Amino acid sequence: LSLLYKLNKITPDDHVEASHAPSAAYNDKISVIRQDITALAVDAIVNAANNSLLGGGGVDGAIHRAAGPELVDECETLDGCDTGSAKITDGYELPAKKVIHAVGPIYWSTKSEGRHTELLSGCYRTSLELAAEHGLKSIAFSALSTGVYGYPSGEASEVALDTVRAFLDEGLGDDMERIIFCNFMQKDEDAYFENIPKYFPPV
Ligand code: AR6
Repeated sequence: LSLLYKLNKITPDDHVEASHAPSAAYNDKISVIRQDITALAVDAIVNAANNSLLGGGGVDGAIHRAAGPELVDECETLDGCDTGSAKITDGYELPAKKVIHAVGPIYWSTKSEGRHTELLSGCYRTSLELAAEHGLKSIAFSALSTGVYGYPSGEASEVALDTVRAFLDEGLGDDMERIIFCNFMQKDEDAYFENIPKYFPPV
């Protein structure tokens, strides 16, 4: 595997009040990058899918195009996926070995039911559990739900960071070497760099 990481250089910032304790062990596992996720040669990339798992626009379309038609063939065998959960397939023509297809919540409709946070968190949690079950050591998340599903970037990044931190705190990610937040838009990358010091404070 070859991959140029733009490492997350966490710097002390007096204006950020950390909500979690510092941990050197975690900070070197976390990266934030901005690029096309289909180019990443990692163990798994996480797709922002829909309930059908049969493809769509945005990052889902890009992943299906890059993986080739065998991906949708495997997806057809999966019987869809609930919102807030995820399923795993092979990566086919992608440089990534596996694709984890997570179904994020549509922001406004789930917010009106007060379920948006729990559902988005469930996507990150299930994806990490699948990666651990399959012995995967590197995982790159797209910014789930922040495109057509309308989840605000700042809130979404906090849910993602909080869920990853909790997973690591439970000792479930000890074998995981790299967890990457792969953004496409500047607004999403900005949200990560703003919020990451709260969840992965400088040591
Ligand atoms: N690499 C990385 N990130 C990307 C890429 C890419 N090539 N292309 C877009 N993004 P979206 P959602 C970012 O809309 O909001 C689909 O039709 C994008 O900037 O792809 O979860 C599905 O089939 C944004 O930050 O997914 C569903 O129907 C993030 O990916 C629906 O869209 C997610 O944006 C899911 O909506």
